Amino acid sequence: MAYTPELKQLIRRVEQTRPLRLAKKREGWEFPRMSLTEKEERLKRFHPSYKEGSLQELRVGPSKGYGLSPEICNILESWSRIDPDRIDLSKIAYETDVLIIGGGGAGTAAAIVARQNGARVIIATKLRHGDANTMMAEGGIQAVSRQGKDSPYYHYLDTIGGGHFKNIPELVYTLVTQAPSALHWLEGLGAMFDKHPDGSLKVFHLGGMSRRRDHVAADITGAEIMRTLRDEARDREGVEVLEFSPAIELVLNERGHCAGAILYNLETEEYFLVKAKAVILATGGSGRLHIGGFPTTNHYGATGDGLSLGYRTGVGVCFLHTTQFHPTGAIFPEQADGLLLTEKFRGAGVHLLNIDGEQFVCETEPRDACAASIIRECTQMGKGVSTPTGRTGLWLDTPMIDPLHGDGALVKEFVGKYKLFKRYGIEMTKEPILVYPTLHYQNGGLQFNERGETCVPGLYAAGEVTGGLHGENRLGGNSLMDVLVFGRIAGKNAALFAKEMAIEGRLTLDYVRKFHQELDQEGIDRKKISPILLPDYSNPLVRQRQLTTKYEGTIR
Ligand code: MEZ
Repeated sequence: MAYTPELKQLIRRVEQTRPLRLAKKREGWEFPRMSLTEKEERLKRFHPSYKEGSLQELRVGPSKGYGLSPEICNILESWSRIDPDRIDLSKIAYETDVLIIGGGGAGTAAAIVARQNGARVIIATKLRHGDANTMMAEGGIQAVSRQGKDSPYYHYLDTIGGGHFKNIPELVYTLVTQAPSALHWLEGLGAMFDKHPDGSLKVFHLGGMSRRRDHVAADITGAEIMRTLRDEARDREGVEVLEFSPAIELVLNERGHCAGAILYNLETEEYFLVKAKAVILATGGSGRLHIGGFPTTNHYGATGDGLSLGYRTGVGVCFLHTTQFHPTGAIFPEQADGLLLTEKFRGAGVHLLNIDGEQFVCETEPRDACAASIIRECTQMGKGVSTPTGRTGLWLDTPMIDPLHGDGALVKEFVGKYKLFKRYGIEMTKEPILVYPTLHYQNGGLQFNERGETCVPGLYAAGEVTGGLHGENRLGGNSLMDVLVFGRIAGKNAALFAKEMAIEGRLTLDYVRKFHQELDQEGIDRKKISPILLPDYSNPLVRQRQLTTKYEGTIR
């Protein structure tokens, strides 16, 4: 839907302030940055993760007592979809060296490297191979690629600063020191990043970065990376992919090693067992839990499944007390609700503006501070713009791109979103876009170390399902690098474990029985079941009329 006459009227105010803002921008003027104290104060007052009463204590499991959002608590303190007494663990449908749960960037990078290290690999993925947050990523991947101007030292400091100095140092060290070779590896596999005519990689600035080190493929960087990884993995004999087969429960053996998983065939609704010598959890994030009622940039299957699976086996969780709300999610038109408007816009100089066409925050503040400032502008300051359906947001002044970077720059550099909004009747080169924070990233997750190991022998983890690398707030561009670096590490180490350390033993689901006992003792409602697999967007009125007694959601 194109802008209404009322919104078009308001756009005039943005147009009126644009010439002066562009002139100041060309002179290098930036809106003043917040001090550390101002930032803390702003987060405390306006960021959804810091809101009084937004967290509740986990009642069961290895991280009992940890304060988390109710949505994350719900999936962690919940019952298994299966009754362990009804599963026959002697019926093995598939057997492999390394089972990878998740077919996004981390899982697929892990598969390539595990195979290179001699392991037979199965990737089990809930939807199609590549239906993942990696595919949805737009504005880039961070790595030091410019000799002399940047170094992993600065990448380390920026990442730690962005994470409020809480990140686990060994994980950050591993990320920043391995990022250059991981980028090179990906280019070698055929990923095409944007380059200058002399062949050098283009680099951009994102929030919280002291140097330009963000690499892009227009605004579809994740799709380019996922295409490359998926082609490479599927070209290899010895890598099998089971699509529409989400994991429902991990399987341990009597020695406490992870030894496979129960999967669920979404088409036939059958459960089946994959036995493995090592397992990698790479299930991604949880945006579809809609923490705090926010819309999300995440893909349809992002329901935090790996958190529940790992947690039940005894792997604790960390850094899940904050959630990343990307500052610029679309709020108009209605069908674009929550869609990402990449941070690359702000990195390229685009302003965020209130109803009067005024700036109110430095656009390259880290995401949490920027999102909190937008919420403050719309609530406390009362300077938001209302949509016809009652949403409130602010302007992202996309028509600044061409004057700053040359005619045609927007269409070339932001082709994905340009085409999408054109279909809605909005011409981004002339009209700004209405935005508000949208749920983007699971800052924390399962505890793991720089070797990709969890505390359960044979169980590895990589990517968004893990916690510690990003501290309390991830910097833009660090998640695509996270999936590459830690996917590769997990792939290699899981293959080595399968070859040298895995010990055979009787398969068991006793840990599920034990977890169920804990749930029972706490009186947790038996209707709380996870993994939830897919979000339930069905209409409550329709649900009332669905009279099957067994109905609990979209899938049983
Ligand atoms: O890393 C991200 O989340 C990222 C770069 C997103 C974006 O704004 O494009």
